[in-house]
Amino acid sequence: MQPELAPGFPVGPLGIPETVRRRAAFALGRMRPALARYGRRRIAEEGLDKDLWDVFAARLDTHFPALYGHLLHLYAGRDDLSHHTGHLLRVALDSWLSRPAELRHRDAARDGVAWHTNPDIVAAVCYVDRFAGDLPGLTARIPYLERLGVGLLHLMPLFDVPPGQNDGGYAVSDYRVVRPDLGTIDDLRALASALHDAGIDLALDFVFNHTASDHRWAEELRAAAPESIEDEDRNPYLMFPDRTFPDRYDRSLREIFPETRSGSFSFDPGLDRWVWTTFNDFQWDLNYTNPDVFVRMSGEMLALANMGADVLRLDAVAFTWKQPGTSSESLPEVHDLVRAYNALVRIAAPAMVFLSEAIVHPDEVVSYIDPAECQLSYNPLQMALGWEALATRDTRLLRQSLSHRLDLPAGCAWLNYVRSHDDIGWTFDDDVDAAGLGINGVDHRAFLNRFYTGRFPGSFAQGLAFQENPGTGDARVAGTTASLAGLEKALSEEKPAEVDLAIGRILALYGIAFALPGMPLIYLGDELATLNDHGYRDDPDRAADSRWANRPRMAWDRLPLVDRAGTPEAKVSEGLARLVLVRRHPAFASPETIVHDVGDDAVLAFTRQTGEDAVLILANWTERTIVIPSGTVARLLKAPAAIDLLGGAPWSGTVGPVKLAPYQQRWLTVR
Ligand code: OTU
Repeated sequence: MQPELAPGFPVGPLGIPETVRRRAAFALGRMRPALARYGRRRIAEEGLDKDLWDVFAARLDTHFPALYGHLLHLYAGRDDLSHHTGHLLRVALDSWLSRPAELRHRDAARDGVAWHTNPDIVAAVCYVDRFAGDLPGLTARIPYLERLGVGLLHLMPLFDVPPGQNDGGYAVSDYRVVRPDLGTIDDLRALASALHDAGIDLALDFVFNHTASDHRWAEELRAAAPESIEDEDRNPYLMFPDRTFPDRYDRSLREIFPETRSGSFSFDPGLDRWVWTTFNDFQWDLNYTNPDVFVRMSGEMLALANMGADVLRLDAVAFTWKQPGTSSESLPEVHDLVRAYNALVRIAAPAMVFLSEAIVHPDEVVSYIDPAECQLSYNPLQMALGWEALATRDTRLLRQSLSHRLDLPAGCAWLNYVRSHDDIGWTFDDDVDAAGLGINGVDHRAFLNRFYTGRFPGSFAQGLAFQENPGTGDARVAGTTASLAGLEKALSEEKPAEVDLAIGRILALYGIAFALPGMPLIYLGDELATLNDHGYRDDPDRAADSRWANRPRMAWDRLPLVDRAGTPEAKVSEGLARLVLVRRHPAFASPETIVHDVGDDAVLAFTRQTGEDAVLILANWTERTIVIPSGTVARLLKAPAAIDLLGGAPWSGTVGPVKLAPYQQRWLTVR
C-alpha cells in the first residue's frame, strides 16, 4: 500500500499527516516493549546512567513519526519493513547507550538549538596528513587553529581506503578504522575531545552514496554463492548481469568523471557483474532501495557521531537514489533518505547537524536545506560567481543571483567558501539569472574554463582543467586560491604590481565569504597564499586527477614569512585575521542582507543588518580605482559619515566620495 504523503514532507508536529502518525504510533507501540526491556537490561548490566532509556524514549516519541513516515515513503512496498525498522531502532539505541558522556552533554546543551548558525564560527578544512602528518600531529596544531580563530574544523576523509587510488579518501573500505598512517580511532576520539576543549567543533564526512569496492560488504558478495546475488532487492550494491540495464540507464545519466570512464557502470570480474559506479570504478554506489542498506549505513553514521563529529558532511548527497530513465540526481526520494537519517540523529545524537554537499543547480542546492534535512549547505553559487566576477570584472551575475538566492529557512546557514579540495564547477542558473542579463550559460562556462586554465589571452589565472568532456565540451577547473587569483603567474613573471593585484583578489573573495550570511570556510594553507602543487603528476595514483594541484601540503616552513612585512604570506594572513575579527560586529548577527546597485557593475555592494546595526560592504572587483559618489554612499548608509571596519580611512560626505583602490573592500559602519 502506498502511503498518502508527498516526498520530502516537512517534519515537525504539524507537518506529519495524521495517517502517518497513526501508522507510526501503531508500529512503535509494537516495538517499544522489547526495545525498552533490551535497553533497561543493558543499562543494568553495564552500570550506565539510569535515565538513559527515558531520554531515548522521549526523543523516540518525538521523532519516530517523521522517521517512519520517510521509511514508509521509501519502502512501503516491502514486506520486511517492520523487521528492518525494529533493527534500526536497536542500532539507534545501541549507539545511544554507547555514546560517550561528553557527547551526551553536548546533546543536552544543543538539542533543538541552532548552534551552527552562530555568526562567530569560522570554519576551516584540511587533510590530516597534508596539514599535520597524522592525528596526533593535528592535535598538536590546535593552538595554530585557535590563533587563526577557527571554530569548526572539517577533516577530509580519514578512514581506511584501498591501496592505490582512493579518490582522496572518498572510497571508504571501513568506516570504523582510521587509515593506519593517520592513527587510530582512539587518536580520532582524543583529537575530537581536544578540539572540543578548545571550543572547536569537528566535521567529518559521511560518504554514504558509495563504499570502496573492497569494503567488507563487497567482499562478502564475492565470497557468496552466485545464486545468492540474483535477488537484486537484497543486494547492498546495484549490480547487473549484462549491459542491458546499464545501457538503458546510461542514456539519461550525467558523467561525473568522464575522463576516468565513459558511462556510470564498471565491470567487476570477481562478481561477473556490472556495478553502478557514479564516480570511479572503485567506488560502488549503494543500493538504497534495499532498506537493509539504510540500516547498515545508519549504524556507520551513528558511529561517526559517537567518534565526536558535530557536523556530518553528506558527500555526493544528490546521487543517492536512482530511478531508470531519469538523471538519478536529486530525486524526491533523496530527501526522504536524508530526512530519515536526520530524524535518527535527532533521536540518538541530537548535537550533530548535517552539511549538504550538493554542488548542483542553485534551485537544487536549496532543496536540501531545511532544519529537518541539512542544516548547513555549501554555497557553491557564492563560490563560483565570486570567481566569475573576477574574470569578467562585472558583478551583475553575482548580484542578480545573491539578490534572490540567499534566504534560507530559520535554523539553517550557508557555508561560504572560496575553493575546496575539489574542482570549481560553474553552477549558476542559465534561465533566470544568466539569460536575464543576456548571458549565454554554455558560452559563458566555456569562457570561464578558458580563463581559469590560463588559455584566455590576458588571463591572470593558472588553473588546470578537470574532467574535460570532449563529448559535451564541459570541464571544471582545479587550482589553489592563490594560483587561480594570479599569484603563481605574477611571482613567476616577477611582477610586484601583479603580485599585489593577486593578493587583492584573494582577499576580495575571502572578504565576501566572510561578509555574506553564513559560516565562512578557510581552506587551510590559503592563509599562506599557497600555490598549486604540481608534484601530483609524479604519483601514478594521482597523476590523472588535477584536483591534487589544489591539495598541497601545509608549508609550515613558510609560516615565519607571516611576520615579515610585505610578503604575500603576511598580507594574506593579516587580511584574513582582520576578517575574522570584524565579522564579530553585531550587524552580522542576523542573516538579513540587502544587495545594492551603485551604478558601476564592477562593484559588489550590500548591507548586512541586524536591528539598528548595519555594515555597508563595498567591494571593487577590478584592477582599476573606482569612485562612488558621496550621495550614493550616504543614501545606502543612511548616514553622512562612517568608519571602515577593515582599517581604511574613515569616510565623511563633507570630505568627498568613497574611493576604492583595485580589489579593495570597505566595510562601512556608523559604529
Ligand atoms: C564529492 O564531490 C567529493 O567532494 C569529491 O572529492 C569526491 O570525489 C566525490 O564526491 C565522490 O565521493 O563530483 O567533483 O556534483 O557535488 O558530489 C566533485 C557532484 C564531485 C559534486 C560532488 C562530487
